[in-house]
Amino acid sequence: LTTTIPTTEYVVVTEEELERPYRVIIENDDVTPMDFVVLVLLTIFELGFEQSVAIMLEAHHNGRAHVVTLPYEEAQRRVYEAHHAAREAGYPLSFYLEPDA
Ligand code: NFA
Repeated sequence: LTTTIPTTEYVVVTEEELERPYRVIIENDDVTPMDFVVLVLLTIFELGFEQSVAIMLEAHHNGRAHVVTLPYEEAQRRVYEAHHAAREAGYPLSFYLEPDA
């Protein structure tokens, strides 16, 4: 009989790492309607209308644009919500994170 010692695994994540800011980046595509992109920026990323339009247009013209900078978990949550909304609507709209500086 093998005795299994119950163990608890701990992943140590420093507060500094958790709070480290991440840049949310929006990528252009040829399919997602401009008004849907603006709607996502307004409702999920809680940007103002003019800023949402400006970011949508910047991605449309340059291929990508910086949306917002947030701590990791919050940034990940917003991207998950945005991808969920886009897939549900049948659009390929895509965001990704990159660590800030
Ligand atoms: N390029 C898309 C269009 O012409 C709009 C878009 C902008 C999509 C920014 C994704 C990101 N309908």
